[in-house]
Amino acid sequence: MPTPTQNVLDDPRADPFEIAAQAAAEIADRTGIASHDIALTLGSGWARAADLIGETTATLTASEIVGFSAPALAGHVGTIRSILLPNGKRALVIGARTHYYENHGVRRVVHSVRTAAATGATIMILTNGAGGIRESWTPGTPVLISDHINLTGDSPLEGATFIDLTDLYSSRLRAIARSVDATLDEGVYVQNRGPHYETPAEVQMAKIIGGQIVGMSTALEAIAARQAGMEILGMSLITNLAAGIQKTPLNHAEVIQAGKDAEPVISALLAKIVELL
Ligand code: 8IG
Repeated sequence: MPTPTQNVLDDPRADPFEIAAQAAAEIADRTGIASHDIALTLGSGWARAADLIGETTATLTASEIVGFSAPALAGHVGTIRSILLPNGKRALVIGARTHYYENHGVRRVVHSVRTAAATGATIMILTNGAGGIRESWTPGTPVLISDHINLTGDSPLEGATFIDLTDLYSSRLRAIARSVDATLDEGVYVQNRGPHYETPAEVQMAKIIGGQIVGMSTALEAIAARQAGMEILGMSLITNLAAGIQKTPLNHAEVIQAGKDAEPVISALLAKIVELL
């Protein structure tokens, strides 16, 4: 048995797409669903959406599927669910995110996205909890991601793989989301490495270079989803104003609580959006 910190993806000779295909085959086998239509990664604050979007027909422990890591955080559910939507489509819900800050390398970070694509999903919904730079975004505000700035200095692409990232966060899908809630704002998501939150000076930098949301996930996953040919919807739950925008220090417990408080509302919103896809 490998120890929890080891993973087939850590072998540089392994082909991450081959392992994603194996993972998808295991998911098809264990769920009894040969092909999924859409996939969702549910970040902090969004987990309840899985219960609202449809009927769960199978729940798997993510770490039992090849390439998936055990969750690093208590409260981050390490499950993969197959859900039958009211419109007859099949959704794959990934409740297990490997963060870049865990230091397991970007292959592990994007494995769930590559696996989702290999199950047949053509739409990838990426959600997260994040800090807000716009002062009007009080904790609990859901925001559409319109674009991103990747400050990790890393990429899931290996070798000379040149991929266009125009309209990465599909304007078509954002319009569908706004048809459910016309008040949804949108903003540019800045992915920092974390796990520390930003300094106030770093938040000012993010603002000056065009960002409105700061977080520790999603951008690298979106790049991998584009590489896999998926259409992407990105949504952030603003759980806190970013450091220095908010006058008091950031407290992880408060951030988690803001996510919990907003969960029923944003989950219902996401369920309505998914119904239209
Ligand atoms: I929740 O303020 C959450 N995640 N980088 N900054 C960054 N990530 C976050 C924040 C934040 N809040």
